[in-house]
Amino acid sequence: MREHISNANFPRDEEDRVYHIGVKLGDVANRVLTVGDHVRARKIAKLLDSEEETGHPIFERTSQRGFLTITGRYKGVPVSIMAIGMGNSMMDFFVRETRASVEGTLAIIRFGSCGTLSHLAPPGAVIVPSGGYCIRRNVDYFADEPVYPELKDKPYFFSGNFKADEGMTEILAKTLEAAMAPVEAENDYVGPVLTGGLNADGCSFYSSQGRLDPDFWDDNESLLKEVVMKYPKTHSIEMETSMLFHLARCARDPAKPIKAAGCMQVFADRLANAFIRPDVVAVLEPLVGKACLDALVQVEVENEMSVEGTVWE
Ligand code: R1P
Ligand code: URA
Repeated sequence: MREHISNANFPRDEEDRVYHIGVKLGDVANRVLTVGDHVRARKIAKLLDSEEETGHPIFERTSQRGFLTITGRYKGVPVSIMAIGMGNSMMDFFVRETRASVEGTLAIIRFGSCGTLSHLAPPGAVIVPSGGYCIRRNVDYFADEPVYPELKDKPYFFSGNFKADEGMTEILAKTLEAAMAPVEAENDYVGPVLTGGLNADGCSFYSSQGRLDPDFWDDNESLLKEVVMKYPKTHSIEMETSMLFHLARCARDPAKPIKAAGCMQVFADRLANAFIRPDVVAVLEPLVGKACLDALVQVEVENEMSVEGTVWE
């Protein structure tokens, strides 16, 4: 993987694989479901059409940096499931390097977990945001000698909002609602699907999500209150989805647009300080994973790559 890399601006190996994810053109489908962890990715990948059914191999690659790519077909449509780890930087690696490995429209659904800031979405609920923004720890505030003294008085910055793709979000919300309705009717700890609000991406799980840590100087005691004042429609708080919306907006080649939508299963109740039970995750996660795939194959994708020369040929 590390041999013969010559371009420091956008490194690739001698077989043209991108440096961190370790894939090349033809390894990733135009439709991508991205999740944080490998276990979730592998569980969802069990829903892919089997090799016996399709007569095509399922591609799998784990990069040296821990990105997992699984490409196959779902209901006959090529899809990739990619586990990327946590945080804005991992989302940045994933979006840029995947974009460089796919021609035509790239349609991405992220399925993650989150904290809730809404009484309407307790643990067991699923949130589908219409957009999102970022909360950044202002390291200058904590610096001995800030480079920008005028920025020293605010420990956290909020970005502006970035919209999710409207059409894709609608498909995702409808598919999730339909999938969850029968399970919700029988289990009062699963659901509902909450739509129309915003997601906040903290640059960390801890300080910039307003978690209090006596071992560190964070000055974040009033952060969640500020979140609600600045963006009252905030439903969820996590670490990647707003960054995905932001990067989708910044994709500038009209022949290579990025459409993005996201949903999160609520794990942490930040209002009541509670956490989801593992038995609820066991019911919720497969349900949401399948609904995400069902939504992904319905999305309109322009200039979808032909199968020739791909791993799903
Ligand atoms: C933190 O526990 C992680 O969980 C959420 C956050 O965004 C962060 O990555 O998402 P995933 O469940 O997809 O990892
Ligand atoms: N993921 C996060 O980033 N925050 C939470 O509170 C729960 C999951």
